[in-house]
Amino acid sequence: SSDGYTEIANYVQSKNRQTNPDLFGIAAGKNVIVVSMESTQSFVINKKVNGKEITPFLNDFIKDSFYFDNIYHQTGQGKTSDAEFIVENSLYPLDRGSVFFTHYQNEFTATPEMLKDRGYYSAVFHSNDKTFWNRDLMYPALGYDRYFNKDDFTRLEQNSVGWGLKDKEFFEQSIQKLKSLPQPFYTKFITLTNHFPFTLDAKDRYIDEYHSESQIVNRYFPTVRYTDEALKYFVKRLKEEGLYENTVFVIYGDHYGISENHNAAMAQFLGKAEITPYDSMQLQRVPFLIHVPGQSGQTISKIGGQVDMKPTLLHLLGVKTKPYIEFGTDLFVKDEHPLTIMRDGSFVSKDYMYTKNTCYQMGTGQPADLQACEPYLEKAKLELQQSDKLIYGDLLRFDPNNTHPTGTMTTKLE
Ligand code: GP9
Ligand code: MN
Repeated sequence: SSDGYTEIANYVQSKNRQTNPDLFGIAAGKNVIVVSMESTQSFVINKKVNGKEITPFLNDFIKDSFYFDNIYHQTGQGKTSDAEFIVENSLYPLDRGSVFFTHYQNEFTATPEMLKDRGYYSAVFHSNDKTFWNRDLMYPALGYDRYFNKDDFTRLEQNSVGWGLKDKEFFEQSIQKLKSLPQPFYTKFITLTNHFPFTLDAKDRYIDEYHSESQIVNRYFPTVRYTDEALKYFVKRLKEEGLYENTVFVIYGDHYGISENHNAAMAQFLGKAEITPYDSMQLQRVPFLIHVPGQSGQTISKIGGQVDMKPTLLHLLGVKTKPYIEFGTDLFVKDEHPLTIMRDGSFVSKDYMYTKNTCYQMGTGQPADLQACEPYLEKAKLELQQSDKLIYGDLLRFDPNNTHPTGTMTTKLE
């Protein structure tokens, strides 16, 4: 009911929903390119394997960007689709299934829809089947105008791997389509090459495989390195096409690529005796960066999650998100009590981390008295409950800011 909506609206309004006045609107009216980096975790950033950088391009690009080095993915079973859902709605995914499948008929006030009201055209680029993760049905609900999918790309055996085009080929084929869009645009590119089981042709390997007992971990590094190279190429092409200087670039890792089944190999790579649950949680961090042309770089180490990406980006674009329902907060605003909650109820705060029924001291990783985590535990539970209620009850139907109800939108993508 609308009472349910009001309860949640009051709940989110009780958070620190400020903006940073020095940065608000610095990128207003600019094009936006969001890149979802498949299975990319933060531990590869500024690290070497066999003496070579794993992400030379990103390591450079970061210096020139707002780089957030303490951001956790918050995805569940919906994997890439959960990441998309969190990033563009600032809501949590569900504890089972993918919202893209279970609630595509809901009302949302997602980023593309909000930007539509500010004159933006929006499009997604991804070279897999359009029905994968139910994207062809979910994207209109998020307000997207166009979905360039498998049918729009030329896929040949030699330019593809796994479920789609190799990332470099994907970016190359996307350039002309991107150029044809009305501006300003908000676009999302979903990479694919760095997908489990990390298969790659020998000629696409810029670094050698790692040596450990896990073939998965060994192969992960060359595929991450390949996507890094593809990104470098994309940026170069955007510069050549005159699209770079007026475009905000956002890059985020969607979820983990290396599961806990590979802890021994990961311990070897990280030079640790073992991977504790505390370490595992820290490995759930994913890269997040925002490049704004003309702005100098800065690394921000505030603890956060994918729910925080939407308000952070929209504030740079000069869009106040305060009247909207969102569970995240702007990462440029200092928060006295940061609390980042994972879909399974684990959480990270400034002083404590909670996972697998154990409370840990942040920093040392030493187990702490469960009581120390208790107050946060309650908060984490409430937060997930509120987000779930909103989705199960389709409560954004009652949001006065919902200017493009799904029923009145073009239900078919262009
Ligand atoms: C599928 C791609 C990967 O189109 O986005 O999905 P994942 O398996 O990572 O959820
Ligand atoms: Mn993925």
